[in-house]
Amino acid sequence: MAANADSAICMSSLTLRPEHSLYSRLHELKDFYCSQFGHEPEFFVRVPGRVNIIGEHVDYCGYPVLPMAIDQCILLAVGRNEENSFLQLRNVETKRYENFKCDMSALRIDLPQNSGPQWYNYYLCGIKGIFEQIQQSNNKPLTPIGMTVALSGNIPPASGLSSSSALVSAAVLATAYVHQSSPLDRKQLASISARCERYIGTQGGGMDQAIAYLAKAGCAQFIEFHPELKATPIQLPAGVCFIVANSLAAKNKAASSDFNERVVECRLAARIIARHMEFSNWRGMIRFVQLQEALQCTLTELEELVLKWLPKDIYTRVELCARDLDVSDEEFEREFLTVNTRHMTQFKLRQRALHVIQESLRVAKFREICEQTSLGSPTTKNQLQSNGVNGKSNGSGVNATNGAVRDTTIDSAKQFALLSQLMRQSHESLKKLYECTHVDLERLIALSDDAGVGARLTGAGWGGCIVACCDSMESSTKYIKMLKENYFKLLPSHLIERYGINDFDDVVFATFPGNGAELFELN
Ligand code: ADP
Ligand code: NG1
Ligand code: MG
Repeated sequence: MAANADSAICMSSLTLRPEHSLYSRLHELKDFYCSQFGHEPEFFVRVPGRVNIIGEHVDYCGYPVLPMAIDQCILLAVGRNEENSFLQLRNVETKRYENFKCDMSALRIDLPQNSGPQWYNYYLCGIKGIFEQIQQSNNKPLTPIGMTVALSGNIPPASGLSSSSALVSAAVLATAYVHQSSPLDRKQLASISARCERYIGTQGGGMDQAIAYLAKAGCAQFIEFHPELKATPIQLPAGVCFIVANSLAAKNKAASSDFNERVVECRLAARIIARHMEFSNWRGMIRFVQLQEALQCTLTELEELVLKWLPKDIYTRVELCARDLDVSDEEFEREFLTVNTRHMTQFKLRQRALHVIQESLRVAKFREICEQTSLGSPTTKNQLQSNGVNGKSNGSGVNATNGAVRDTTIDSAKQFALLSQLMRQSHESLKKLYECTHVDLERLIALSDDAGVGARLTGAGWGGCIVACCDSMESSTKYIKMLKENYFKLLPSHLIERYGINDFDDVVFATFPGNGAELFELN
């Protein structure tokens, strides 16, 4: 893999001090590994989860997003076994995640029809992705090397903070390190991880894997996918602090067809407009970004075309085949539908397309507003902690910001108000046009509205987390306290027992941008 020095992941040496944020988790993981496999791990992998600040359900249409890495992460302890090609996987949560063993030269990703995939299948996706890549570039079969792996994860699963992609990306990184000597290029690993997570069944766009590798402490990343993967650091305005709150309505994206249904609807919408515009290659277009490029038009002009060519509230499969796309039902199924969306007979095309285009306009606006003024740095973790807020550090131990104090000029107030408004508008669109919210998550949004805090669902939705934007440490503290009182402390008793132990600090917290994936040895 070709790489330049600063885009490559290199093995580093870590001396763990007790004050390191990962100290106890890494020690526990190492002890667990030793007890399971009877020898010490050779190296460790850390891959963070993410919170997407704005730009939801647009990545698979080719449009930019604005996520940042969070403190919560997947950690792997890994050892290799040159004598055999067995993969042995153990999870520190032994009661929840069963042990797994298989021969790496006979990988099989078995997906159940009526429930979510087993956890180890996400890992197998990563191995398959790297094996295919290495075989393709070497143009010869690869000899798999046996691996023993122990995993510890604290990203809330199925909650929109990208636990799945952190797991897949960690598997990709560990497998790549064991099987190849050339440098590990971050962008290439991100693309491989995005591609191979689709083996789990979801047709994601690549945001989660991109931020997992390309995140930088202290800033969000403006991630573009077209014409190629590119990440531009965005400094968030002074004082602005992002709070994550988990509705606790879990949603495994691979266990239902909801996510893929939206992907399918977007592809159909793009294809129909391409056909109306009479492009010679309209049959090859499935992403809005391709369409916009061919049209050489603005997003606003594209929005007008959506209104013109997609007037109906609902399109049926029969009319799409016979009239809008001129294809047989078999072709329709083959070209547009996935295994879990074959049943679809009705499609909401205008609504989904309008969300994607308007959300992309909001992402561009959000970036523009962030870049308008440079008044200092965001609220720091230390400031929040000294105020009693559970601020999470980035996992690499690097201080996320440089400690400047919030600017209180009128400019920053206006800037903050505009950003909050964009986040709120994003949520409204996800609720009304994209229909991917959840009744419990709506209660968090309503409480945020009452408190005058701009919030939106983050990740794919249908449950999971919200991300909210506060303008100071004081308002973050107040907001978190309010959510604890009015949402978390009113949960059913079994949930209070489970999450209330730590005063709900794991389910509602301030978050600060951390670094992307790391490989390290422990001294
Ligand atoms: P998310 O929004 O968190 O990415 P997904 O539905 O895409 O949600 O993926 C969630 C799935 O990822 C879980 O159901 C589980 O199979 C897997 N997963 C996440 N975290 C862990 C973990 N710590 N250990 C094992 N599997 C995990
Ligand atoms: P989550 O909710 O983390 O699984 C999914 C997709 C993203 C993106 C968002 C919605 C995958 C792996 N992730 O994220 O690509 O489309 O939803 O913005 O499919
Ligand atoms: Mg996921």
